[in-house]
Amino acid sequence: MGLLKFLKEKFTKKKENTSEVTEEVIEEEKVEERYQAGLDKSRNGFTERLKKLAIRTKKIDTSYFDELERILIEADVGVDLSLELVKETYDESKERGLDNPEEINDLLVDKMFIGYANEGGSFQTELKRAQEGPTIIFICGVNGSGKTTTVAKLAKKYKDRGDKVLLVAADTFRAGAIEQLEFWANKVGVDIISKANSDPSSLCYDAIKKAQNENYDIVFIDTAGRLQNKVSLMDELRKIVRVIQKLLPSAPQESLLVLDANTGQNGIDQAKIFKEAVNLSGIIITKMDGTSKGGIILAIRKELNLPVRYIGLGEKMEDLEEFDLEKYLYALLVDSKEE
Ligand SMILES: Nc1nc2c(ncn2[C@@H]2O[C@H](COP(=O)(O)OP(=O)(O)OP(=O)(O)O)[C@@H](O)[C@H]2O)c(=O)[nH]1
Ligand SMILES: [Mg+2]
Repeated sequence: MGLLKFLKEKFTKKKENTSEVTEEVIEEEKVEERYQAGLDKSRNGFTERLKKLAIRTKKIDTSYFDELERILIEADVGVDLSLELVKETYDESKERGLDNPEEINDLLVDKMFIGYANEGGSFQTELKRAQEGPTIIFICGVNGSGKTTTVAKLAKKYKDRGDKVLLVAADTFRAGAIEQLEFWANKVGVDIISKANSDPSSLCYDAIKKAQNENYDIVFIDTAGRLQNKVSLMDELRKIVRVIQKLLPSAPQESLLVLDANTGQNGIDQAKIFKEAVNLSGIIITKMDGTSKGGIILAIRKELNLPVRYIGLGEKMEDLEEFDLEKYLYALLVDSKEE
């Protein structure tokens, strides 16, 4: 069975089988709706293009596969992976004698995401927690990628679950950075530690002491996106992690890189530099709602070998979701007009 058909059955069956409208069911539907809305542009940029190509194709020849390559590359799947996927699709469709463009498209989609699922291993969504004492979550990424907004969104999620949350304004370099995080801390109703022009690693040291003494459950560290140059930024991030580990050897429990979905291959190259500097445990992909290039999820898996943990689907506080491959695929592939 094709992947889309499988997902359609799964999602519609789930709805038919749930007779009781509990809060959980309503929340789950809201999450699905946010995925659908956030992936609107990607759906148009990818699924609609595949469909249009199938409709206007009379006969399958090599130019059909060239066009598939173009669609994948333009959806930011990455050049190598795009060529690989189309070659596999070409070979299998020859072997099976497929000449129907829709069937070929389905085969391509299956290959794209079954590969992802196989490489992905476990799909851990919840943040890892410390066995005792505060959990430390380290957030990094280039300037403007969405770190501060994401820290605020995560703070809200964890506060709503009953955790005592502390934010650390470790971007002590950029004018306005502290005020921005203070604004969010106030709005969400969580505590913040900051000190203008201080050394970020000594601020983090103070933050952890405070978290231990005052029994905070979870600490989010918002770091700088830009310093004088890339080397000093990476040195600073490394130093923060070293200092954290002096107090808490098993921290940070998570080091997450925030990546703007619009940055494409460039973003992936940047991510490699961060990955070398700090031991990343996953990626948070932001601004998915603003791009038609949803294929970046695949390129991340292929080139960085890191799981996407959260996905930013809009600017509002609730527009951050734990990454769920099936919801993502369903939102990307489903024909909204069929619904
Ligand atoms: N549409 C949309 N906008 C987002 C999302 N996440 C963040 N943004 C916007 O991206 C812009 C930059 O976000 P920040 O959180 O300030 O980015 P930053 O990484 O902290 O930036 P620096 O502190 O300068 O390094 C803001 O206008 C956010 O509202 C998202 O998922 N969707
Ligand atoms: Mg910031």
